[in-house]
Amino acid sequence: MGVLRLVLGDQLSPNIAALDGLDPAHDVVLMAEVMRECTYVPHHKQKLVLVLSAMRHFAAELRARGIAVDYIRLDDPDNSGTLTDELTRAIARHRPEGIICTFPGEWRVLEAMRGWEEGLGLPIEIREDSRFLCPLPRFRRWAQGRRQLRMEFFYREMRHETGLLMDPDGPVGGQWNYDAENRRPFTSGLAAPPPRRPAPDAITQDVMALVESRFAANFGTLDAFAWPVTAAEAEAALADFITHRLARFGDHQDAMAAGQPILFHALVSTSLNLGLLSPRACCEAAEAAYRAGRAPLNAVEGFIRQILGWREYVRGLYWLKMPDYARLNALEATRPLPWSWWGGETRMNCIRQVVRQTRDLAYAHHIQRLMVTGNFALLAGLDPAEVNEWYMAVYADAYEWVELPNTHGMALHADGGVIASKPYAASGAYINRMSDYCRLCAYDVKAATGPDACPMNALYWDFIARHEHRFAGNPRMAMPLQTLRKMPSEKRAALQAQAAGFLAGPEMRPEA
Ligand code: FAD
Ligand code: DLZ
Ligand code: SF4
Repeated sequence: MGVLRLVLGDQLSPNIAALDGLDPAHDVVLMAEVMRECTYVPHHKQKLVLVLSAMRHFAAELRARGIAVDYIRLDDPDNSGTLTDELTRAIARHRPEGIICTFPGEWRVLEAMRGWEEGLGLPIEIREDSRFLCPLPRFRRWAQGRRQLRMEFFYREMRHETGLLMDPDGPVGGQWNYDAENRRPFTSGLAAPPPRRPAPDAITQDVMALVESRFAANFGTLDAFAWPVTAAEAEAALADFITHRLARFGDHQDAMAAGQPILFHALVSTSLNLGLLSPRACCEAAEAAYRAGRAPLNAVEGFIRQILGWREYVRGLYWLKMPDYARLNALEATRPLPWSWWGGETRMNCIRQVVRQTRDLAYAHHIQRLMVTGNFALLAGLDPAEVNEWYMAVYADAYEWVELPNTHGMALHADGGVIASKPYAASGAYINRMSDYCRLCAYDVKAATGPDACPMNALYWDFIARHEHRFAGNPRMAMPLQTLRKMPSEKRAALQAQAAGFLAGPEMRPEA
């Protein structure tokens, strides 16, 4: 035969580099469902169903185009359980001249790939993943020699290079960034049209049964499973967002509302990360809506910035900084995850809301991830390794290249400021301004000490006090440090005692 072309579970794009130049008469595509990928973190049930069902749909689409696909199912009795061993078995079956694969999304998989040539005794070609708007060598060039790697400057270069949302004389509207118009506080009555989401078809239902039988103990429920598993479904979901939610995406990007997990967000990350949608197509659809007068600039620029800016930037950073990045723990945080994060009882309504919707949907939007669970983890000093594993496990869109910089860097400041020039630390007042969670909470957001005081308040001041010396030279931390220093010592001691009491209390029980 010709060449064996490996396609991984998050490489489900017809234009994936490994398929370039495929000779249908001689080449075979290998796709394998393996236990190692299904268990390297305890994935949410919906994430497992999503990836395996999308893989099966993609294999069927390739076959319909006349391409030979050797597809190994998880319940195949001879399944060896790892990608390396499935490659070994496939080589014995097909006797290929060589193997072609695409650069993966995680360091641990790249390490395995790099060992294949020697281990399998065949030439291996690892091709650049061309689905991103910024190739990795381009990102490295941008980063070289810079003291600070700020997203905003990277984003401007990407706007220039791609021409997205650009006029001949500069950025559309004259401004690069409309973030200041994207932070409207929560207003009562805020309601978004419910997204149109695809119902599970027969293939997905089969996978659901498989996952329920093999991964019964994993976190999450399948009842509300409605993720796109094909490119056609993903395109329909994008069109639904552009038509019904994009126009208000900007204004309410940072808002959170009980019972409204999605609000005006796009729900495209799972499709983008699997390869069912392209980042350029998402950005172009949003720009077209702006140019047709169907969405305002703050919404469209905000959406494009997330994809062209943040998404490309975190990927570049991940590959620039790994593998040492994952081991950083600049704030020396060591506390285990509380049981409430796996569904255990908590009186904190913000945590309860976010964990419940995560259990039911495998989804939380950015501010919920950053400013509710992320902020709590930062303030309480939760161990970054445990927090990273949780985010990797519970969200349907989680792959290390995107999860790690966001969690480790942006939320936990464990990288000491590579991504964010200051920690995203906030007291209960922020959550109260941006959501209706506090109104329905057993704790009092206005109180910082006492049995019913909002834990975020004392934890916030305890965090600032714990890291007072580290942040002393950071101008962006000057305000809270000044407030702390002016604080009467009895008040400071009371806040620290309140935080210590909470951290030693029942809410922080480690096991689920
Ligand atoms: P929208 O809010 O509608 O945004 C549109 C798209 O922009 C997203 O689909 C996504 O592709 C991109 N985007 C937005 N923000 C970011 C960002 N900070 N980094 C990268 N891309 C971004 N995103 C993931 O795809 N996988 C993850 O594992 C992941 N983990 C995260 C962990 C933490 C602690 C935080 C704070 C953020 C994380 N994000 C992750 C980023 C962001 O929260 C999700 O991309 C977003 O919530 C997905 O929902 P959406 O498609 O409705 O996004
Ligand atoms: C996430 C995932 C899961 C759950 N299962 C598989 C699988 O069985 N086979 C496969 O090829 N890929 C799977 N994936 C996606 C991989 O984990 C992903 O390709 C790597 O993490 C690199 O991003
Ligand atoms: Fe969360 Fe505090 Fe608000 Fe309760 S009062 S929802 S704990 S921020």
